Amino acid sequence: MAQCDRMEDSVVYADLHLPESVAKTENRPSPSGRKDAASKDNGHVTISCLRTTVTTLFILSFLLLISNIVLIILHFSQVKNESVLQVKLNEEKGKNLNLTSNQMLLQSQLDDVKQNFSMVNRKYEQLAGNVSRVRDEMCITPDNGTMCVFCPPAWKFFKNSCYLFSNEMQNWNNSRHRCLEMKSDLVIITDMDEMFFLGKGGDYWIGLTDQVVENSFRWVDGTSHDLNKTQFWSGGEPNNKDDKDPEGEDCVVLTFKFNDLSCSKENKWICEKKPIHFFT
Ligand SMILES: [Ca+2]
Ligand SMILES: [Ca+2]
Repeated sequence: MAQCDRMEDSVVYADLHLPESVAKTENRPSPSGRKDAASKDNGHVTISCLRTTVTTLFILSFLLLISNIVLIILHFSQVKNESVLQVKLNEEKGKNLNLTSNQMLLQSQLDDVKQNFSMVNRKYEQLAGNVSRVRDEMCITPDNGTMCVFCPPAWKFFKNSCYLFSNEMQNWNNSRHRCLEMKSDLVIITDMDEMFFLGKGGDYWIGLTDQVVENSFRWVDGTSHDLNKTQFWSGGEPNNKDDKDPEGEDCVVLTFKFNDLSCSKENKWICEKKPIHFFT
């Protein structure tokens, strides 16, 4: 380049337009061969410098082009990566929304389960209380465990028997038949406690009759009733007296105590059967 600088100085100096007198002075007789040789040298240097400059500019332009291409590739690559990341971010946001929705649904279901569990637990406690009360009332404790008794619904338990008070009215035979249909029979009263428990007013047929032999009262299981036990009978009973029935009075009702009536009369009745026993 220093050479190209010197060449430029030479070119400028050669292009000067000096006055003719001066030019003549300058063109004083001198060896003409030296001047032509210098001009030729300056021309070669100029072309060489131009080639160098063009080549340098070309290389710089090429490098600049490559740099731009690389920058463009990097830019698009970055844009592509950002786009992929944005898609993944949107997918994660969608998944997060689904998870939030599922979490809310599960929380709601969990609350329902807790509420149901609480309700079931309350019912269990009520049932446990009922079972405990029934055990206290109906279970005895023999040596080999706790034995309980059970009467069907509507039947009342007293002293190892179940009793059913009817709501309808029938004659004595039909009343007994109704008890037999329920695998029971008309009640047999064997002691005063039982009579006082059952005698609550109103006439109820019981399983005592003298239809076979007058004045020989027998229970429905065939056992006899001792008429000397007068404490069971109302005053003046049994009197076998019914003006409308020539058969007299051969069937017994319990009011508060015993009384014989015509078997064809319709009254309510009391059935009796043994309870179910079970061990716990
Ligand atoms: Ca009689
Ligand atoms: Ca009577």
